[in-house]
Amino acid sequence: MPETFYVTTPIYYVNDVPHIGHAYTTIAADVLARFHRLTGQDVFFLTGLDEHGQKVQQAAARAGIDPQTHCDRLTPQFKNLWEKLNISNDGFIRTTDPPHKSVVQRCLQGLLDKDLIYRAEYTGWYCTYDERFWTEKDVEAGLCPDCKRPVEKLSESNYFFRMSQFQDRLKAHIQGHPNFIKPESRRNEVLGFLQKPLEDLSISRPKSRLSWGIELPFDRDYVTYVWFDALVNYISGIEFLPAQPAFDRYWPASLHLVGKDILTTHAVYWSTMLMAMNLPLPQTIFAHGWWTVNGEKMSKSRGNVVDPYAMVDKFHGSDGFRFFLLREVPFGQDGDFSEEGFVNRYNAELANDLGNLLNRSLAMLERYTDSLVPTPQTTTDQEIDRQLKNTAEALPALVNKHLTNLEFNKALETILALVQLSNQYIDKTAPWTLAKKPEGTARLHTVLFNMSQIPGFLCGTLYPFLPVKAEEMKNQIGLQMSFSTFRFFENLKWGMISPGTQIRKGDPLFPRIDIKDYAKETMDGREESKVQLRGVGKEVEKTQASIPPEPASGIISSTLAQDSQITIEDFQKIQFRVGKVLAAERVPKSKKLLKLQVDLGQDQRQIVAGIGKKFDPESLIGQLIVVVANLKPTKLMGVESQGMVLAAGDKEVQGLVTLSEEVAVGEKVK
Ligand code: ME8
Repeated sequence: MPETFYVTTPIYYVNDVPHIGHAYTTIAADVLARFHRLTGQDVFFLTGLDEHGQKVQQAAARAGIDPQTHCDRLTPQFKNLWEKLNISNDGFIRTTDPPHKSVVQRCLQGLLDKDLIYRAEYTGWYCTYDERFWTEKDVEAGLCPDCKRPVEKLSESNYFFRMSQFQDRLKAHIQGHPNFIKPESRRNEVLGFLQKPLEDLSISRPKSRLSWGIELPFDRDYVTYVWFDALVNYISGIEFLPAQPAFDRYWPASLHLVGKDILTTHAVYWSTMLMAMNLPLPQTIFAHGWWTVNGEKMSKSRGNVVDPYAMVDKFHGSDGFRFFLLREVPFGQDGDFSEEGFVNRYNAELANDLGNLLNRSLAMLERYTDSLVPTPQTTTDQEIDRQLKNTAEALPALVNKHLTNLEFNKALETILALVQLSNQYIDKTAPWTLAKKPEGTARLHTVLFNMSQIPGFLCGTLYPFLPVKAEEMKNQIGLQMSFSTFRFFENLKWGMISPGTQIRKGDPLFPRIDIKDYAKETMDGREESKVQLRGVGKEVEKTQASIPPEPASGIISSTLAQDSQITIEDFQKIQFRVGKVLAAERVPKSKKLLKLQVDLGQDQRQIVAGIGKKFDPESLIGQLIVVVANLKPTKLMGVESQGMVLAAGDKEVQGLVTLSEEVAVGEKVK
């Protein structure tokens, strides 16, 4: 029986459409799944959706539909994206799948029967708005630490899992299994967390407060806490999604891939749940880092959420995007995404180095040997030949080592090092010179044969990362095989492209992205507001932007007027200050206007802003914004407004001007 490899991603909340962060984890899991299949392992790759709980219930309420309809509507957004990104998951779980619900209820009943779940009264500070409890130390001046609204003392009866009983066992497990939590720094973080006494975990929510969840099998007035429900997907998914129940075949999981945001729930909640159920723990939980965008936290209100669909459409398919995400940042560390960074790396490494190598290798085979791989006299005449052969032959083991350690960027670096060496090989052996004289033919054939081996190694090792381009590469070099039966160690051999193989040079695999076209497209197209927004601070200083009076909307458009220049003195009359939104609500009977309470340091202002079509008031609370502080107060729909909020967009608001750093409220902006 082949060894098994069971890899999972988090199941994503269906409260919104998928973005680059979701794509990142899923692509990483896909690369591993594809790689392990190549090595002949029996792989199960599970991803899916977390459909219960407050976030989803609220999103459905905002959309004005029931939660199940909301989930059904959003699910294709994820499924289609995974298809578009060539994700080869074996299972797709939704926590509203009835068999999953049964497994969750079975787990709960089992724990209750063992007296590992009990009912108790809990008293704490409750924030009605956020629908959550806070402890004494969280609450300052009677306000919710999150939304700053007043909290109230509330007593609630709930069911608790005796998580505290497993603290010592969990600590010992982590200490005894160095690969259990990775990277090392995250492992230390969890051990640090376990220094404090572990509390029991509330695993229920009264239906009176939250109804969207799996009913407790032993109390119909409660639903299951969303995390208890969600974590169980890792075992329910292998019970009911494969053709036959495959729990024994795949459990314990080889790898749970998660973002660093949800490490504690996995390392602590899930591990103790498994211990309580007498099940073995997964071999590894790996917490990767966080993507920001152009140096900023990604958020809907900032308008900087990277849409993976758009990336694929804009930049020649999914492979470039898959490559970039895993090449740019060591897995485990945080990274910053920018389209400029993407274009630069794509052009340098894929279009130039790799694309050119393939292109010129195939062009020379076409020209000098009629598109047939020639028969070499010897393949390692010279030191330079031996170096190329040795480097290529060493590649599979190195890629295996790096991917086993989840060092995607190092695996790609090693592959790209072979690309560079091959380009140098061509430059130094100069086949075009050899082709000019008859006595050069023998050497030419050796050189061309050696060159033709490289695309074989490249497509075999790149396939997990670039499944589409690897397939094209394979076809162009004439390699007769299917990646479904190709074996990484057995088939990646020098000589795998044998003499006489017919090559079929096709279109360039990685067309260059012309930076000029790209910049033009960006400025002309829908990206316009983002680009302006990014540069807004600089532009204001540099070009002395005019500020068209728009008191009716209460916002300032970022459009820079061409014809109405002002002097620096004019500009200095305007006081821009950093403000923090303390509260926000809609102005009655207006779709557009929001009434904001803004903290400006020395004073608090009420500002009416025409941003209500773009933003829900709740999403603005706590945001740092830029305000024109010395604008004469005015009334908008009868509500006093004492300033203006800077936002981008002309007729429609596209995004708010925010700050990339935590800056003190009241700070001047100039
Ligand atoms: O937490 N950078 O779902 P979720 C990198 N349903 N990765 C990111 C990211 C970013 N900026 N943003 C999101 C949940 N991710 C729960 C999980 S599992 C039993 C339940 C990725 O939709 C990353 O993998 O909030 C992160 O852990 C996950 O999306 C959170 O997705």
